[in-house]
Amino acid sequence: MDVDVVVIGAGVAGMYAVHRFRLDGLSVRGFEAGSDVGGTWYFNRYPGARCDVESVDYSYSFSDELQQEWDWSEKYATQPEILRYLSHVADRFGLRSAFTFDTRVTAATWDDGVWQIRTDSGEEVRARFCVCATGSLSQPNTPPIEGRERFTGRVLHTASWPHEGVDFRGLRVGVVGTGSSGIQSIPEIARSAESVTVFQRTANYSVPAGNAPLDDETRREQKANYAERRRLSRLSGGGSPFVPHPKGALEVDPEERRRAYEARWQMGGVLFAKTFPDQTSNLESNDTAREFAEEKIRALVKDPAIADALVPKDHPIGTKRIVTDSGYFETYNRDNVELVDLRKTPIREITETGVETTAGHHDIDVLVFATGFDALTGAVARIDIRGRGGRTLREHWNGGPRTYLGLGVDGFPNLFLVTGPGSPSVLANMILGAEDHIDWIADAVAHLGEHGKATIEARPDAVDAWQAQLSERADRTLFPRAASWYTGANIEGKPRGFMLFIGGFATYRQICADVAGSGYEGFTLT
Ligand code: N01
Repeated sequence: MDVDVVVIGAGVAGMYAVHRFRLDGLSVRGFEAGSDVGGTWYFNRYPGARCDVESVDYSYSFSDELQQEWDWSEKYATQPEILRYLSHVADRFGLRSAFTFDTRVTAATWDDGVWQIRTDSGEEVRARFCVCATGSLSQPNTPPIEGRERFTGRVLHTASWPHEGVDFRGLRVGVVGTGSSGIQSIPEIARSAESVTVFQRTANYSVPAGNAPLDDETRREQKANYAERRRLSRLSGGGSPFVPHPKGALEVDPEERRRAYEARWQMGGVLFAKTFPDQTSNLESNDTAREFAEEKIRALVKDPAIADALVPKDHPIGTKRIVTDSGYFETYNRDNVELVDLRKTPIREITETGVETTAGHHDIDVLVFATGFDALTGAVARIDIRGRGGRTLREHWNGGPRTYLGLGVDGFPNLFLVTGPGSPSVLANMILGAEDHIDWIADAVAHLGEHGKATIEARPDAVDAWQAQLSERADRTLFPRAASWYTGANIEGKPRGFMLFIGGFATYRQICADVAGSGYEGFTLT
């Protein structure tokens, strides 16, 4: 055996995994495809990239010294600031030495009680445990649009942005995609480009981020109250210390409802989607939020026809990840920005010089794909993972991902997933979620040692029951009605199904704690 644990990925989760396993006296090797730590925040360097969870919450909680010493400059941190923070954490806890960078894990094979890990540099490592800290939104998706390879201009993807940045001055830019990445980058690109043509397939809901600089007083207050803030976050539905209105949207009169929506809108950020507790479970309640947001969009965009094209019509508000923006809708009031509604005039093909839709040709110098990710399963699926009897994870998940608690997979002993399918994952604070998962895994590994056991493996019946619970909980909400990446709908041929645990962060933590407390019910320990 070479090491106790191999960790795949040096993002938020992989970094904490190295720290925690080392604290527990385990030997760890980590592999990372990028040249440094940071994961998501290493790769997604597009202009305007910013977190949509407050900095004070989107930060590690495992070290109070770290919490107290780090100063966030803004309410919502930019990508460069988050990357600086993660780099600081790597320095402070000596994490880089565990990782081999610029190296992808290509295969992991369970071989007689050992995980045999292979990398694209030809290295082989044997480990007792394999932890996939591979990220939920880390496998970029570039749609196979006819003619893409013929385009002679520059092609960029928001999720693999050049480190040196891009100078758009004097250039005609085409952006495909209006999810979070598109909506954050379009206003920034429009500021310097000669022109921006936005190719929108589906209009999206977006709320002003409400970003602001943090002053010393606010920072002092946040730091003084960190313990309580973390406690409330861990008791909440989404992993940050906010609670919805105590009543349902239809239980209050129209004025109170409007005041509540306006207050959340002014506060800014994703919490607008959770103003009322029944907003994403009751269509009538959802309609009240939808109508409010629609009014806002129409008020921000001068041309009523463009405003109409920007109003989403195909999904209840909040059932696709709600976007937070800084001046997105207003960007369409600029003379150098054009919206192409692909529902009315679909793309025919990409040509040598631009994009041809059914309405005509758009000349373009730079084509930006803001087309998202093969979410939740894409990063693990690209690794050739083989469990008991040589069965591949790809085969095993042919009909969609199947896990127990989002942590274990039957037939794949000692393999752990982190913040992936079957867990609250992207529906909650990803940093606290990653810390919880790693702590749970580390405790399970310690439990094995204390009880003279070597392996832990999810039982098939526990996986079945967990999957049933995921669907049952999702079906009580409006989420399955949206063709979102939560359901695999954004990738052609991907099995459809709501992949996440939607019962809330606190409920999920309690379930995981109860499983551990019961001696790992639903897992076989040998
Ligand atoms: O990706 P997306 P993203 N032709 O999948 C369009 C997180 N994130 O990178 O809706 C034309 O949301 C697609 O259209 P449609 C956050 O959780 C967070 O923007 O499929 N268009 C859609 O408009 C987020 O949800 C932050 O019809 C095509 C867009 O591309 C998640 O990452 C910032 C197309 C993809 O949107 C993913 O966001 C950034 C085609 N063939 C990301 N194929 C913050 O923290 C796809 N599209 C703020």
